[in-house]
Amino acid sequence: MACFRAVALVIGVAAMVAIFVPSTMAKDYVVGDDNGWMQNFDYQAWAQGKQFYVGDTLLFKYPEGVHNVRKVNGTAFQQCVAPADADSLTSGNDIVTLAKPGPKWYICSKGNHCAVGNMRLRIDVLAQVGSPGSAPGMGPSSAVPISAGITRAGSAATTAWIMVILGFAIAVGLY
Ligand SMILES: [Cu+2]
Repeated sequence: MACFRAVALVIGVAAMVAIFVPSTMAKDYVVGDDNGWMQNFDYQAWAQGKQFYVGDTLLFKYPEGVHNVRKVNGTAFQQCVAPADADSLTSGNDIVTLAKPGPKWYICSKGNHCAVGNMRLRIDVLAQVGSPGSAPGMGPSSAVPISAGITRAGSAATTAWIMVILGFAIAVGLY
């Protein structure tokens, strides 16, 4: 009896975990991976093949004071000159949340780190999967239509709840 109850509790707990862990999660990218945010690194090559979605985050890592991160427009990106009012991040552990879809440009405005050191990153942020703004023809793992995602998450949650109810029913019913 005690063994059945233990099993039922395990099922119940596992089911609750399944309910509360989201099926899709935003990704957190460390820009440049282990290289961080530095000169003479090819950030376009780093970004290539990655799909950035609204809700994902970028982490720019560098020694504080050595570099910075300025969010600029396409013109400033090309010219490597950040307007005075461009967002400036300087902590060395700068997290940028990708809030809107579209192209995003980031440069380091210290010295000639951008123009000579190539410290610049351009990415295209995609709308959440399934919305009209997202591009077709993406990889099968990331391009699941949002309706399919909801259905899948919904049925998983339903299954999980049934398991919770069954689990506790068994636990209670046996005593
Ligand atoms: Cu720099």
